[in-house]
Amino acid sequence: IICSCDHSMASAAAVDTMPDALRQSRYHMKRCFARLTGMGRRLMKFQHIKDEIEQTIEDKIERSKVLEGSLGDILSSTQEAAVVPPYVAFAIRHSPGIWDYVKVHADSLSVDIITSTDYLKFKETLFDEDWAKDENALEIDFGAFNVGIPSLALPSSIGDGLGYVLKFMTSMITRGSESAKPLVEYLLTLNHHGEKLMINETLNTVGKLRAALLIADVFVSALPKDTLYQNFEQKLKEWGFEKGWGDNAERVRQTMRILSEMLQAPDPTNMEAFFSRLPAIYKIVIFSVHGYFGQADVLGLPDTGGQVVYILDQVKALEEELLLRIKQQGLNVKPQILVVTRLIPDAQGNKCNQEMEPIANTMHSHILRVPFNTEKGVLGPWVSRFDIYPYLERFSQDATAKILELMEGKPDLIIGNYTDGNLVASLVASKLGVTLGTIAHALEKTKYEDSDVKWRELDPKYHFSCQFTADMIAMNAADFIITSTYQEIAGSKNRPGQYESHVAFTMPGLYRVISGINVFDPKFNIASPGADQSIYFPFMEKQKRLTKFQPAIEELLFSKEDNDEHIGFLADRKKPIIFTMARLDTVKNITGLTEWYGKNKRLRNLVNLVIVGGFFDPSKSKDREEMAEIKKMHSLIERYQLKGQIRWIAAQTDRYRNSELYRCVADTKGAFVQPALYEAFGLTVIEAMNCGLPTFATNQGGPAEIIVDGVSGFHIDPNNGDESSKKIADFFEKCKGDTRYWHRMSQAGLRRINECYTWKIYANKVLNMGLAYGFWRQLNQEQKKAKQRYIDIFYNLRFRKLAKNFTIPLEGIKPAASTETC
Ligand code: UDP
Ligand code: LCN
Repeated sequence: IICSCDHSMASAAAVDTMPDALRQSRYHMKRCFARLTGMGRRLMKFQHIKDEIEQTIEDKIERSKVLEGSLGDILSSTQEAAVVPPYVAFAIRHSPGIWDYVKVHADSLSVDIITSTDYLKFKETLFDEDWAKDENALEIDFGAFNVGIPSLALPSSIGDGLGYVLKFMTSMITRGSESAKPLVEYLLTLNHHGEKLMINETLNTVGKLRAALLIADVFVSALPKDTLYQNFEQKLKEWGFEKGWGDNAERVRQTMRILSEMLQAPDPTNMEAFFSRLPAIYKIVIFSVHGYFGQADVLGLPDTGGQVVYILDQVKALEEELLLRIKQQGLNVKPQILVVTRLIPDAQGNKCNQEMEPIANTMHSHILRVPFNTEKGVLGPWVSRFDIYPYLERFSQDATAKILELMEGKPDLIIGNYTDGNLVASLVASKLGVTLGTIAHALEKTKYEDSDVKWRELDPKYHFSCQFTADMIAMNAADFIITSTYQEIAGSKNRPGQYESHVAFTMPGLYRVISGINVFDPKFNIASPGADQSIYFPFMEKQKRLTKFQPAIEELLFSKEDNDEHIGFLADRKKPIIFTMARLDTVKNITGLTEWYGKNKRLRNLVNLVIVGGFFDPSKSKDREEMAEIKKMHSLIERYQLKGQIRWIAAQTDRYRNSELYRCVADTKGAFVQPALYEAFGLTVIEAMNCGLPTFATNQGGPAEIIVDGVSGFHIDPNNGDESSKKIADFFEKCKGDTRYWHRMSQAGLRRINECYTWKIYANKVLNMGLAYGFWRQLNQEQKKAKQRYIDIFYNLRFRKLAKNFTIPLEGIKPAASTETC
């Protein structure tokens, strides 16, 4: 069952055909390669290579002959090529997670399969030749520690880590009569504040446990199903059983039967059922460090968007699921969830300067804010997520002390979110020896082209040297990784995944990563978020509509005068509205949508455009990208004379009012448009769909999976504005002719949400992960320990130094006493 698959074998077959294919088109290929190398050293992306080939082989028929067959397949799978005359080295991605590297000699057309290391060296030559030649350049190889850890084989299995871990564990406990011993030992460790759960030392061998389960099964089966656990607790205790099996006779019998069957003939279904019933997780810590993490007046502020919504909704869903499970386990335990974030003394009128805040709609969950302490005092202002690294080590120490105090001991599960939260979570989890799950719906590496090889150029602005180092530390330290979609891990047919981009990459002068992460690692899981359905409900549920917001929304959309909250106006209010809402980051491409709209007369005639995002005075922004986008918005409105057809509304912070805004847009028979250049998941997409608003969303990233194109919404290509705006215009034209079409799309969107994107599904999956991986890490203790030592070295010798290179702004430092507590 242990599969340490050699994926290169499968892919090499395709590359093997390359010499023949080149030979067959020798004349044209020699010309193409001469052209590629003739322009000197460079890094080329697929589109550039294609353009060059098209320009070299002018004759269409000849060109298609050359590009048909295996050569065409290989070229179309090429992600990039490093041209170092007389060689061109290709990075070929056959399917998600499966790569080959080859170098072709431009004169002889000889083909050599090369290692990823050699390919990276080729690439480095383009940016830092001395480094590429340095025999002692630092190479990072996390893969060296994966020996003996099972890995998946098929790209289609990626993301179903839990399913496979359950299978691997099943096979491990089937290997002989005592192979289930680790499970017994694990059960013996379960306790709540020192009080034993499930079994005690009486049942310290597999044999004793099996025998006791048989006796107990006969006894419990004879009881009326609804007999309360307390009524037969004493009898079970005599045989070595403790609390946690169930709240009544029926539940106890089921749990015991599942375990008996597992010990007799293990199978993954029983394994999952058993782990999902284990009383092992009650105290959860979630780290979400940067931004303004608050429950009101923070959304839309720089760096503060979906992640805050995601974490708060996640907490609510996890607490609900924990309470349900605790009840079913027959325990009287209070769960506790702490979201640990940064305390910002200079909070902009929100509560981010308060130490503790109960989380709304929960009973046992709180936000704990810990300030960024420095040697000179506490940091007062907000800092960008890109500049946060110098503060994290001290933050994790301060946070640990506070958590241990508040939880009166260690948490059972630690979850990190985003680079900073994950790094802190990995430091704390390693220190406390707690199971670690990480989340990074938006790894920055893929957002900026060539951000790795160009790190030196980008570092002053983005500090990617710190960020990518922190990301690799966290993803390797994690026991399991929660992702929102498949594409986040392993991308799509043509685009590598966010995690996949960390498999092999190089930052010349810093280090070369020859194995950063393995996307076939069974730690990867997909658990997609939902939207809070008590807030985002369909527009046609009239009795639930939040009518109190409607006058304000009417003003927000349709009043004629500009003010601090909105500019522009809608001259013809009978037209449907196309609506978008996002932070004004470049990647969100709100300016792109404005331009598409500006250019497309047909669309402008059919609909109005309403945008929520940022604010109007660039000098008021503290965020570099936001400032540039604000200026661009103004110039586009001017250039395309959009006044009368566009309403630009400043960032909105009230989720309830926003939900009603989506519904009011649905009332106009409009649509939501999410035009991002890349979107990791895209909460606005599911919020809009939950409200019954037909949705057009980017085909780059998560929304491509959320929406089935043409069925539950539409995909649009952010890199092809004309095509996208035509698709939107076609939709509204069709709706004009057939109003039922709009309703059909609205309903189909809602169906898709309810089948796949709810918080209930999410919470169930994540708790099961915490439980199963908690045991899995015990089974792989040795490898885990070795890897952790390597991580520690990497952290100490690289990350710390990089983070120390930052200057801590002194003007922001305040004496510790100035923070507020409540
Ligand atoms: N949002 C908001 N006001 C704004 C912009 C965004 O309330 O002005 C909310 C939006 O409703 C969604 C979240 O912020 O809940 C954005 O999440 P998404 O996943 O779309 O993008 P992110 O900001 O995380 O990149
Ligand atoms: C971060 C992002 O970039 C979004 O795509 C996600 O929807 C959000 O986090 C919540 O997961």
